[in-house]
Amino acid sequence: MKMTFRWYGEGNDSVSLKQIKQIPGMTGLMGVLDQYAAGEVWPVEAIREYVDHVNKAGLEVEVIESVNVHEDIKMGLPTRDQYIENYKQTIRNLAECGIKVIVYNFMPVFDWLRTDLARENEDGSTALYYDEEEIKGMTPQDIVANTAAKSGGYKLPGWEPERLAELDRILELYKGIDAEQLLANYKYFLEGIIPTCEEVGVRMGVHPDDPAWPVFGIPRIAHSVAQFDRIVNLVDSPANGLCLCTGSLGSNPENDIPAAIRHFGSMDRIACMHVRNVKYMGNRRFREGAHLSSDGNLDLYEIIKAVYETAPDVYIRPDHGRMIWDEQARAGYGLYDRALGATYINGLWEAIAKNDGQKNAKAF
Ligand SMILES: [Mn+2]
Repeated sequence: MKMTFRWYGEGNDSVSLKQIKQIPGMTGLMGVLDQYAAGEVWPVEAIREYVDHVNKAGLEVEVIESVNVHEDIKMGLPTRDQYIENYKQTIRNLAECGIKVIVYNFMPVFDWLRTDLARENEDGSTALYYDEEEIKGMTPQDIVANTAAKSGGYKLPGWEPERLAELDRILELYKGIDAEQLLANYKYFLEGIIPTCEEVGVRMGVHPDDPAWPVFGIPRIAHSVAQFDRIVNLVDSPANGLCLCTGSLGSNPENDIPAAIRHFGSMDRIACMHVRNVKYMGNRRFREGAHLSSDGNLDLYEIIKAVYETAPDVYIRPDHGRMIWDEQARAGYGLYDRALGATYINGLWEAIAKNDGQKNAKAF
């Protein structure tokens, strides 16, 4: 396991590299360059500058998140070929700068969805929150406006303005696309990029749909073990892997997360992991919790044990935390609760490794 931290770059994040470096056991970042729109080539010079800057702070960058897939690829439009070529060039450029894993998703239109970014918990902390009942009274346009209004001025990943500017047109186009067609378009994309990944030694990690079910009647194809089985078989290569996000996949209580880790871990298809807890509050209603197992419905001990046993070399990061101790930060991405999460995960790992005679502890 390599413990990492998501960071949005200088001027885009309330957390500094120095603070991240001071979290015990932290080896590096899951990095972000969010100035490029989906479909653009990320220039090698800009990636190099970013990686050098992070390295100077004593941290690695071997994982990059959110190399967004252009909607035309997801919709299977004729323009997709150029966007796939651009994506391949971005993969090559990232590999040239030492990137080993790229996290992305294949969710149409919307990335993650919440109805509240700062729902107050009993202890006065706040966390991201979702209630399907609230969604029912909203249009997609409402949810975009609602999320933007509550972002605290931060640009939120998945809610990039250029991605949402054409919302009406794109929603209309998706009316003719069902889950099977979306999966066929996905296969076309993977067949285009995976040979490049194999050539340059990069693994793709697809992030699960968040929440783990379809929304607004738009098809979604990545929110269960059965669906991920289909995805990893679209192109049978270790480069076609998963970013197994426990909180996203775990938003549906029917998904057994430790079992999913064991399943895909033993197939060597987990490229990296996001780890957080969720607390179920009713049907399709949940809040995000502290990482501690007892603060939610996911068993973090079983999750880390499954990682230890089947994917011990995986890159991992604490995912969204609560906002605690009056911190002001991007929703879900404060320093304090994620640092507590990293420390807790490291503690679980140490206990599991020592109890096992430290057979897999070298990865730690
Ligand atoms: Mn995640």
